[in-house]
Amino acid sequence: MTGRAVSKSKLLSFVLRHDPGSFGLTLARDGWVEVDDLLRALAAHERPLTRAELEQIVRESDKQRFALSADGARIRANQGHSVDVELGYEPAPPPPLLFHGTVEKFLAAILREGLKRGERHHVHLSATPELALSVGARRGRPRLLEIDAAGMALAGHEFFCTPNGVWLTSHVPANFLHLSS
Ligand code: HQG
Repeated sequence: MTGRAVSKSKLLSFVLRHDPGSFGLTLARDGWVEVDDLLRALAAHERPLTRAELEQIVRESDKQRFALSADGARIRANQGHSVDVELGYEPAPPPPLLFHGTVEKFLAAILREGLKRGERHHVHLSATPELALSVGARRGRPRLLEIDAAGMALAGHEFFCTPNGVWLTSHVPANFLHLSS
């Protein structure tokens, strides 16, 4: 994407995840907004965007941050909201193993009480060790936990997968995880 497209993508993230109100917009409970309303609001606030530009950003966003409804009439961010939304992802069967990257200082608590969601709506898990390590590396030297997702699913825990491949669950009890590296 060009620099101009990146800044327009950031503008879309800002409006659709964090502050629709500053553009006079309200998101539906599930995060969607009418594309026509969005384009009108952006133009009214001197940040005009054409429909073609919008579609290009959705198509080319490296992390697939946005989704258009099947009929193209509505748009939302796939995740990352700070405003309160209920995205309504359907429970999905997880792969047998999932991964979580963290750092040393959290290990004792995690091994004792499992993975907790903290401030977020869910615990975030990754499909590959590499991805989990990159999430952990945001905080320092990463440590890798392996999660027995198949065992959790059998025990009745629900999993959700976001369109950009992040696995979500409410809590990982300590007996379903072990330290891998
Ligand atoms: C740790 C980014 C003590 C947990 C990334 C983590 C991800 C515990 C930290 C997404 C604990 C929470 C989420 C326990 C968990 N005791 N510490 N019982 N259970 N922890 O940021 O998974 O940029 O809320 O290991 O790509 O690091 O937001 O979670 O270190 O997908 O789109 O507590 O954030 O995406 O940190 O990252 P976070 P996370 P976005």
